Amino acid sequence: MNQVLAPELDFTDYKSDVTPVWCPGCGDYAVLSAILKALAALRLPREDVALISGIGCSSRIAAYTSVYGFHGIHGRALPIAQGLKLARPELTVLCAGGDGDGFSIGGNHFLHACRRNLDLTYIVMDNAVYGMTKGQASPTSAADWSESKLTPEGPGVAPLQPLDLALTAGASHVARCFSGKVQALTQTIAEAIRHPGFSFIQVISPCVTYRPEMREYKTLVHESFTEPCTDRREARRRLIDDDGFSLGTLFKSVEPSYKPLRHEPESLDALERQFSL
Ligand SMILES: Cc1ncc(C[n+]2csc(CCOP(=O)(O)OP(=O)(O)O)c2C)c(N)n1
Ligand code: SF4
Repeated sequence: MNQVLAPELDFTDYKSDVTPVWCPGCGDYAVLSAILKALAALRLPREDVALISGIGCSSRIAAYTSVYGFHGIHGRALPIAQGLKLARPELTVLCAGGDGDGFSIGGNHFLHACRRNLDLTYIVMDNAVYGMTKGQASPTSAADWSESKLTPEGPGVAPLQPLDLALTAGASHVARCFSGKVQALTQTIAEAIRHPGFSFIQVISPCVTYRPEMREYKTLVHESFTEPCTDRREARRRLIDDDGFSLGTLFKSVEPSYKPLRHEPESLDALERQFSL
């Protein structure tokens, strides 16, 4: 995280003048609000922060903040965010998007971003559906979720477990939050930004249009990960009893990050010579 403090700003100063086009009641509004509040609480200068996203309703979030942003390509937010962090390590880099963007088309990148453990914060607004393309099943939809016309009998395969994947692949800060609990979400995002490594936050964020039953999730979530584990195997053991609604920071540990070898070529000629056959 950048160490320079901005003059005190209100969280609304981190908001852009673009009006969100999300459906009324979409959980992503609360996630946006939590990100803005976390940036203000940490007093991060806006010019030192970048928010990278992919494609999807949730990925629109980059346009709604006044920090630097990149509304990228479906499933490729993490490669862009990692490239930026490697090129400009002094920046605070956040990455955000949906479960389709992050675990389906972008699933491969998610695993390898966890392995590299670069100092990034990755926020996935998980609504267990492809909202933008009108309600298809996503990798986190239940096997028997049968509301999509494309999968009238349900996707028929067990959903991915994002926390388990992140832990196994090497993320060094792993948490789950609910969009309906903005204060806890704000605090978790701020902690994730402060954490020196790859932080993954799965945010259960209801899609009220294609998954109206998610409105009731507020009665199902429960604070269970009250103290983060610092032992990866112990954290995985805690997931055995997870019903998918346990909230809190599951795992946190300071671990080495990938460091690319930097050797600057002396000249363009020298660079060309390296590739000549
Ligand atoms: C390469 C590519 N494939 C497919 C699409 C179509 N597409 C746009 S958004 C999306 C899924 C969005 O779902 P998710 O990431 O879960 O975000 P949500 O809209 O639910 O927030 C898909 C398949 C695309 N834009 N680009
Ligand atoms: S379709 Fe769903 S995810 Fe997209 S804006 Fe509407 S409620 Fe949110």
